[in-house]
Amino acid sequence: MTDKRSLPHSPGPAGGWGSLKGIAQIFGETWATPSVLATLGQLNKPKGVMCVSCAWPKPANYSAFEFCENGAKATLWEMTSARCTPVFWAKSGHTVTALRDWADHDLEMTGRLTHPLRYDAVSDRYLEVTWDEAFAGIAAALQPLEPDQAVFYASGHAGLEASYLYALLARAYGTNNLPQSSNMCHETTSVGLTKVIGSPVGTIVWDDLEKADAFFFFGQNPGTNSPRFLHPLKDAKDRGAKIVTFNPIIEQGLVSFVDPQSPSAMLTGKATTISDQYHQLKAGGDIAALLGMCKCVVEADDTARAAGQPAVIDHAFVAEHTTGFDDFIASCRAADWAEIERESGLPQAAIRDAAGVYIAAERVIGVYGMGLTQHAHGALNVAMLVNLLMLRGNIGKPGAGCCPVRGHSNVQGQRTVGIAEKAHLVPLDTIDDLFDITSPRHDGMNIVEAVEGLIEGKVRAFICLGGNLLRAVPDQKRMEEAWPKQDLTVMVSTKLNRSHLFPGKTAYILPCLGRYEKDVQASGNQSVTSEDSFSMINGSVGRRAPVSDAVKSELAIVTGIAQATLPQNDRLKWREWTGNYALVRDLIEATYPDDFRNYNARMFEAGGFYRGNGAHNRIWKTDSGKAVFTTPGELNSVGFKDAPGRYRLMTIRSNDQFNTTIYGYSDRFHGIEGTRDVLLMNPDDIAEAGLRDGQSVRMITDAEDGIDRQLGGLTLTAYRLPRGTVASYYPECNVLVPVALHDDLSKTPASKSVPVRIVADAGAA
Ligand SMILES: Nc1nc2c(c(=O)[nH]1)N[C@H]1C(S)=C(S)[C@@H](COP(=O)(O)OP(=O)(O)OC[C@H]3O[C@@H](n4cnc5c(=O)[nH]c(N)nc54)[C@H](O)[C@@H]3O)O[C@H]1N2
Ligand SMILES: Nc1nc2c(c(=O)[nH]1)N[C@H]1C(S)=C(S)[C@@H](COP(=O)(O)OP(=O)(O)OC[C@H]3O[C@@H](n4cnc5c(=O)[nH]c(N)nc54)[C@H](O)[C@@H]3O)O[C@H]1N2
Ligand SMILES: [Mo]
Repeated sequence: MTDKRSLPHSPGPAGGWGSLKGIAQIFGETWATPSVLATLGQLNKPKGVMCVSCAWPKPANYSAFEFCENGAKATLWEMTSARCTPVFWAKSGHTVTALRDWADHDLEMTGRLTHPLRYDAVSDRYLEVTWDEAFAGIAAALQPLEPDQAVFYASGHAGLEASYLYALLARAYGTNNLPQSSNMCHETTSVGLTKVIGSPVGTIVWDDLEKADAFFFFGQNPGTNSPRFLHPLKDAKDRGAKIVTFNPIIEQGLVSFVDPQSPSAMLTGKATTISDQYHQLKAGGDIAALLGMCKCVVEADDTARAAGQPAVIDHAFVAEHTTGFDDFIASCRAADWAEIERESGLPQAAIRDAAGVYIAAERVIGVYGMGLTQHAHGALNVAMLVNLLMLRGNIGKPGAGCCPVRGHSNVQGQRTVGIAEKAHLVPLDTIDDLFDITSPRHDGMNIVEAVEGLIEGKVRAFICLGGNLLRAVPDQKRMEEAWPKQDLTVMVSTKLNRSHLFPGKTAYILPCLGRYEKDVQASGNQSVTSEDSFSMINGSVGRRAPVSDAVKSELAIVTGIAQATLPQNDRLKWREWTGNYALVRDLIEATYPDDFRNYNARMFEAGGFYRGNGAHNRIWKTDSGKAVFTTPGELNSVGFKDAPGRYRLMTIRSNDQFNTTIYGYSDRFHGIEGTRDVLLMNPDDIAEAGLRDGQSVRMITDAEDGIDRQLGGLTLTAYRLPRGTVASYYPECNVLVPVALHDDLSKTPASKSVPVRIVADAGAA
């Protein structure tokens, strides 16, 4: 239950005036120019621009401003008037090596990249090149390699059209090395959810939000990471729905919310309370908490049936649709409350309260994010949430289901159209027939394997369609040492970031258009599509003038590389496709006819068109054809044993960042201002460790693999966290995350439970 001691940091509600102030603080008072407001006004509406920030769905009944604080920040950040032109590199002190000392924030503040650049080792700077030279240089570096020595990464930004062609480029070149940011994120969902319900994605649609009686949040933070979610949550509260949250940190957006789109709420400051119950469990404590809740459901079912009352468990659903029930129920009955309490960090009474809400609700949605996926037993976390939902038939009925909240705006869609390292997920026979190529049939590398391959020297070339991989991956320091040894590094980017500062022997930065910019090709201004967290496909049209004449669209960059690198093949019509993206949508429809029927005709439907999902209709595409109850083999999701002085580190996001893009240093929802170099820790833990609030400390990874991983210069900050759980910001903490510490099933790095020791900082970081 919520710790009642006074909070050292007490922020105001999410949304409200704070969100407008947050925007003004970063972009100055002059940000709200008519042209900027026009672009923001087009966000997430039919024939408008689909937000470049997160993948939260777009309602069909949209409001005048269908964007949030973070969508506005992400859009404005890219619409900056600052430009990082080739002149930047000519300035004194701007060598690649010197720029490594710059903060992430300052690198991106240099503005939008305007010209293709090639690294020059002699001057240690990037120099302007022509596109033809860049494409020829990339081809010359790729052609001599074994195809599996090259990796084609994507970060979840690029639209479906560019993504489909990117995957085609990799396969025509000869590799399935197509890892994506979801390998560090919701791969646990793709693999774990598929195993238990046969669907790699969430099962709910917008209507379900309006029908649910209760929402259970496990490790997802809508206030910061998907703020538009707060509107349907507020509506749900207004009609009496209940919200129960499990999270080690108090997240302000899950406490209260003032709707910035409601004039009366803004004037009166009237906040809606979001969570009816807030349970601050230990990091990694969800398996035990969920098992405890399931135990309560089983008990309630026994009691009801003994008294001749209606059953609590949906036995008809269980019998018709599931396997593994008997074993799972036996494990619930056998589970010991003392162990559940110890492993979850929650008292039995709290878990019983949560179970009470669950049992009283007819329709329940289970929402989750990185708090479940980024653990050593993350897939088991997901399976446990599914267990809870299935006990009362809460999957595949209106108002109920499983809601993993995705990150990047098109991260889910890129997987749908073939950016996948697992060969069996892609219709390779169809692709080979369509294009007269021979795609490899063996699996490619995911991110963990690619990092290991880099460290071992097996990976010789990396192409990155977006992202800032060197900053986002585990074992960052080892990666920074290994990365420049490659023959080729290519980054398709909008802004300068740390990954650019570790160039391979041949290295290019290729600047691309943003989604709200005009993309004029042979057949006119092009539109692109993306897929949101509810599997809805939406078209998007850019209307602003491009940042420079010398930038290209992501699609044109992909086809430029393809044309230069691959042998002539009449079926690979790169030039024609670049001229008209509708032709690429036809190819996507030909490859995935069930998902993309009448694609070009439907892409601007309000709210998007639904790609469909078997589990939503209780069709289970699992090995057994049924949904699977999973008997937990572990009671926590952590990949190490507790020991004295060993803490569980969660790497967290501030309200002022989008992944590795740091907008500023005001994390008002966590009450941390002016710095990101903090370590949050329970006051009793601080005292017991002989440390003191405000002191400078160093974290040391407590892994027994002989590798030294440290991060110093952190201000120790007393914070309302459960004992044994500490928190500090991502990506700064990525030096501490061992690449070998990942979800056992999906290999998603365990960034929410890293074993660390904490010592007073002797000197500089
Ligand atoms: N503004 C903004 N928006 C974003 C992003 C961003 O960086 N900034 N990133 C985007 C991306 S790519 C993604 S994937 C999503 C990420 O969005 P989320 O899934 O919300 O990710 P996080 O904030 O990393 O973690 C979510 C919550 O998990 C909690 N948590 C940590 N460990 C545990 C645990 O063991 N159990 C439980 N129950 N909770 C735990 C944390 O306290 C945190 O509140 O957001 C997307 N949207
Ligand atoms: N410790 C720890 N590590 C984590 C996480 C964590 O919670 N903790 N979270 C993980 C998660 S969920 C994710 S998704 C990854 C994120 O990993 P990435 O996706 O690799 O990183 P981003 O920070 O989203 O990438 C930012 C860069 O993308 C480029 N960019 C922005 N917009 C565009 C565009 O439209 N097109 C192109 N081509 N480029 C663009 C810009 O140059 C910008 O610098 O990090 C993961 N790493
Ligand atoms: Mo993500």
